[in-house]
Amino acid sequence: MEDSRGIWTMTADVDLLLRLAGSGVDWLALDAQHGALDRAALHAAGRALTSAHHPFLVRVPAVDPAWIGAALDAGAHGVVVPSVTGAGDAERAALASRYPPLGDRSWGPWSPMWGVDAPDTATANELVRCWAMVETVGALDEVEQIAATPGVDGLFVGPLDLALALGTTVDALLDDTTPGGPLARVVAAADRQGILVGAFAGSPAVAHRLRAHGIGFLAVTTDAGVVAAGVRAVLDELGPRQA
Ligand code: 3PY
Ligand code: MG
Repeated sequence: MEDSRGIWTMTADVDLLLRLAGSGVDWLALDAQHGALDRAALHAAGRALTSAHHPFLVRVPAVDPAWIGAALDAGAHGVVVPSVTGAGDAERAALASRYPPLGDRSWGPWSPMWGVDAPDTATANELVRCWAMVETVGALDEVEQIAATPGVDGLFVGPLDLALALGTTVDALLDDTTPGGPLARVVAAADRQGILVGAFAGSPAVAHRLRAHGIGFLAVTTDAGVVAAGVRAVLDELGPRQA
């Protein structure tokens, strides 16, 4: 099982992103679906993180080739594609992630604008990671075909939406260790194809529970989570308020 630890970020603040990226995690995942990241913020964040050699992924807003291309043009090492509803969506995401002949990504990396050479197309195709999110009933139903889709490099579980879609709770989803259970099915599909499997955890406690399922590529916390935890730790260290 991969042991890779990331932070999920909603902020568009470049200074905070740089600080988080330099704090010992393996990667950041910048959230353009539910976070504050628009195209302008993506440009600023991409320039800063690329210049600082910090790996980052972008969770794009939808199965959207334009956003997938922009995220990769900004220097993202990979894209996390949400709301995939089946193998057709996974194929569209995979094609958008790679240049011809493997896909239909258009040439236009942004790094030359800030003086950094872009990798050639073969190298970019080799390095990029396209993660298909499994968080809908359709994606779970077709998870074996999604895992087998050329150019899909990993399955990324969204426990919050998957639980919603299945009419259950995140706790019940994580507690389900039956062999045919949703998480076991995702892990088995990834393992069969030799691709990665990751998930949004959001906290170390949930990360431990996901690891027990064999999912090790994890967003273990969030930007808001670490800021709040940091403030709590400081106040705890200070002790009770003086009368
Ligand atoms: C989910 O859990 O549904 C996610 O998309 C994580 O942000
Ligand atoms: Mg989701």
